[in-house]
Order: sequence, then C-alpha cells, then structure tokens
Amino acid sequence: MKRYFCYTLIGCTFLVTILSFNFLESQGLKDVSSFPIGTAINFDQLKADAKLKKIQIENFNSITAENDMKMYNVKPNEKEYNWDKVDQMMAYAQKNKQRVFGHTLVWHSGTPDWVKEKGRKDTLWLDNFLKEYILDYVGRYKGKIEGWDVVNEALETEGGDYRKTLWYNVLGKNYIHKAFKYAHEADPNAKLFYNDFNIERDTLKLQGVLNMVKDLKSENVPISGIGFQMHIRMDIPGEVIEHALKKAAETGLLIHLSEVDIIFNKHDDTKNGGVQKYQELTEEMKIAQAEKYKNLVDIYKRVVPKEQQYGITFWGFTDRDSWVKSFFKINDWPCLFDDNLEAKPAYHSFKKALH
Ligand code: 9MR
Repeated sequence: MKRYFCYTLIGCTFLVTILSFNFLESQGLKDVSSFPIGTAINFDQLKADAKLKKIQIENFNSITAENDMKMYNVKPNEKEYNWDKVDQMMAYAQKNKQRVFGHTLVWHSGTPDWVKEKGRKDTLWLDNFLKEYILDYVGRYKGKIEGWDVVNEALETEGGDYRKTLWYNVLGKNYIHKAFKYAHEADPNAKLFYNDFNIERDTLKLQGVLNMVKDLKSENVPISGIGFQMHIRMDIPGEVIEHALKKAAETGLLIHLSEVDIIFNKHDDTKNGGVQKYQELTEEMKIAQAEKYKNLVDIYKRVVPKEQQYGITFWGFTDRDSWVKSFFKINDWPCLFDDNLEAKPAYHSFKKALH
C-alpha cells in the first residue's frame, strides 16, 4: 500500500513537471512579461508569410511599422494621404490584441522629397504643413494608436547638437515643441516620445536629449517619454547602458527600448558603412548573444521603475529580415530568431529574464 502511494506520488510529480514545462514552452514572450513586448513589422510581408505571422502573434503584444507609417508612405504627394496600410495594420492589431505604436511623425529620413523641395522655399507653408499633417494623422487614429515617436533623431549622429535637417533649418528648434503640441492637441491621451539612437553609449548625445527634455518641460510641452532605439553591439558594456538608462529614468518620463537589436560586426552609422569582422555565427557567439540579451532585460527591469517601463520593442525578430544587412551591407545575426525562423538561444534567455 505504502509503495503504491509512493509510485503514485512520483508519477504525479513527474506529470506536473512535464505539464508546467510544456506550459512555459507554449507561452510567448508577451505572456511572461510585465511590460509590452513589441516588434517592428512590414505588414505586406507579415500578411504573406504564415510562419512569420504565427511567431509574431504568439510572442508580441505591441507593433511598430518598420516603414509603413512614415511620412514618405502616408503622404507620398501633396494631394493625398495613403491610409490603406495603416488601416490594415490597425485591424490586424485589434484582432490580435496588440498595441500599435506610431513611428514616426517627424524624421529627416522619413520626409519625402516633395516636402523638402516645397518646404525649403516656403517657411510658412512648412509650418502649416507640420500642423496639418500631425493634426490629421494623430486625429484620425485618436484613441487607437497608444503612443507615438513624435520626433525622431533630431540630434546629430554624434554629440549633442541639433541635426541640421529641413525642419531645423527652416523652422528652428521650435519645430520639436510644435510637433509635440499638435500631437497632444489631436489626442490628449496618446503617449508622446522623443526617439534617438546611440544615446545608450554617447554621453554627449544623451546629455543633448536630456537638455532638450528639460527645455520642453520648462515650456510645458507635453512629452511623455524617451525612446532608446538600442541598436547595440556585443561590445557595448552593460555598465554604460545601465548608466544611460538610469539618467534618462531620473526625468520621470516613460522609457521605451524602441528598436532593439544586437549585432556582432561594426559600422560607422552610415549607409553601406559596415565592417565584416565575423564571417559566421558560431555556437559560442550564440551563447554570448543570449547572455547580452538577458543582461539588457535585467538592466531595464532593475534601473527603470516599473511605472516608467513602456516596453521593449525589437527592430524585427528574424536574422533573415533584419534591416542591418541591407543598410550596412554586412552579414550579421542581430535578432532572436535565425534565418530559418527558429528560436536562437537569445530567444530563450530573453524570455527567461522576463519572468
Ligand atoms: O529599418 C528601416 C529601413 O527598412 C528603412 O529603409 C529606413 C528608412 O526609412 O528606416 C529603417 O528604420 C529606421 C527607423 O525608422 C529609425 N531608426 C533607425 C532605423 C534603422 O535605420
């Protein structure tokens, strides 16, 4: 009798272990996270690829359009708006219970040529266009798009100076104030972000962002958060990232890791500027990358207070489709899933760190 009881107990324990293991395995990233987990998507590609879509739906509860919501796509010419793709994305997000994050209202690289040409010659026109575009766009999706990158990359690639874009050259730095004010006017509940790259490692540039935030706040400009794009490299020290996130969190604003990926090779931040140091992805490299992804989650959870954690968003989730390769003209392996859409060790360690 006693022995029978023992066998039953062992059997039950075994079953519970197997079941809970399967349960954990069947949960996606979003299911084990206390903050939203997002990814950039290309809607047409996602729609057409069943495996990609399955991974996306299982793991993410926030989406950012990699390109579909940029000015050059939404306002390709003066006469019309192109809402089609955005509307399709909204329906997809609603169906799959995902947050939509708007990327991006004002960005030098997102500005179509026709706006540059016209705006360069006519200050008043550009000023009005900025207002109309933001009011129309944010107003159309009021209450549906939860947050926006209102202004993207307004600082020079290095250091803390304002980037000399069309917007800056024609309207002065006040274009930033205006953009936030119009977005707030169109949707007072939307979370409004300033977003930039390398601010986790370039202390001067981070200081530039913090000065800008101070300036905006002193004039009651409604900014809700700072987006750290977080396109990082394996050799960017965790301590450096931690220090930057801590300083940004001290503003009390929301902190979004908005375009995360981790590469091995180097580049100079310019198109085609990659340097191919590693030819292939070895097992050791996969393990090291897994550790780096885990550390990033640990730092975010430790340094950013819970109520300021807007989420972690990846700039795509497969090595196959990553922007890094075509932009920098290198081969690299920055994402959680590999070229065959299989989860890498980085996926598992990232997930474990979220628990
Ligand atoms: O990944 C995007 C790439 O497909 C586009 O060609 C490019 C220009 O629109 O933008 C890339 O995304 C950028 C993002 O919008 C802003 N931060 C840097 C991203 C990578 O360049």
